[in-house]
Amino acid sequence: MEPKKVLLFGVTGQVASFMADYLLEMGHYVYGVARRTSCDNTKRIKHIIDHPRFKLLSADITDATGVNRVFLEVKPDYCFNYASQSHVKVSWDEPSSGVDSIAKGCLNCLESIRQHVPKCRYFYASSSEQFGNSVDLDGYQRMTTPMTPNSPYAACKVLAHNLTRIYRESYGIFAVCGLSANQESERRGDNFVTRKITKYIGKMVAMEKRSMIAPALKLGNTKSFRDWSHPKDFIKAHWLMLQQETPKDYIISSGDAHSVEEFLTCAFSLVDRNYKDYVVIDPALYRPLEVDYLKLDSTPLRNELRWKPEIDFKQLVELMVSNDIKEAEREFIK
Ligand code: F7E
Repeated sequence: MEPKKVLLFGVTGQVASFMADYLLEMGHYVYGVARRTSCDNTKRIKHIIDHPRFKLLSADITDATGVNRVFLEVKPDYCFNYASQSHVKVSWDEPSSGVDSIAKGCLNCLESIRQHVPKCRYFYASSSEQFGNSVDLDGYQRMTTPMTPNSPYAACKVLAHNLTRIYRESYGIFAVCGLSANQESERRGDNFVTRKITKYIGKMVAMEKRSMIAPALKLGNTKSFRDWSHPKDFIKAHWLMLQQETPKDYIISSGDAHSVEEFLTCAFSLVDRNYKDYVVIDPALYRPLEVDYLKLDSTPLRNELRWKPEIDFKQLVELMVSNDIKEAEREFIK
């Protein structure tokens, strides 16, 4: 395939940073879009910032003027939209920011494509949170499962998901929703539960090595189940979705569910510890409404686009724990 121009919204975030790596490896031109911030937030893309085929552009997805500007400047072949509020609990504290960054942000991209670059193929990052507590009788969520969002975040995601479909069906734009289950990695933000746990383990190991005792790890609801994977697997599916002949939405998942307690057990066992000796439950960390059980069926994607994940749950936990033990040790030596 000849090199393509790819616009990546949210490039400083976890998933987009892995997508940028993947696109550059394949030989494409990557135009990463990020909001200007007063403090440096380019940690996840430091290694590619000077790459000859990478360019960092400044725009805020909530601002239609800026979004139009980047579409007109780049005239991209593909656009992946990973930019928005991403923390579910925070969406109760900052609901308007969710509406702006998730729903209006998606609409701004769709409108720019419709008006200026109608041939650009658009990927929208939908979320498993959109299902809320809807589960099919066999325990899975599918595209046909009713979407009953349980947070302001998820409600905005449903709106953006529907806008993407509506623009596809109304205007013939190649716009697809990749409805992804949880993505966790060594680049995950510190306040998501998996990274909070693995970073704690890293720090606890480094402290115990120096005969210090780590304060307890405070967590909220540890009974919920999530379908966890590494974004390195998912971004390949996202790319494949823009290579289809006709646009179609897909679910991207491991198809496997584990509770937060199982994650804790697995992670702490890697350092021969029992999580119960370290974790305390803090009711302040509970959400006003919880999503109890996510396990998504990605059979259509696996059969039709020949995709399958390579990193399983245990490998994911091992990768994150070993990364965070090394990171914490480096911090202590500094
Ligand atoms: O929570 C529980 C919490 O914040 C997972 C985002 O990427 O995936 C992510 O959303 C579970 C929940 O991720 C703490 O109540 C317990 O049941 O790591 P999380 P999330 O809500 O699943 C979806 C697919 C997205 O689209 C989102 O953008 O863990 N939990 N104790 C905790 N969660 C956090 N954050 N912190 C705790 O202390």
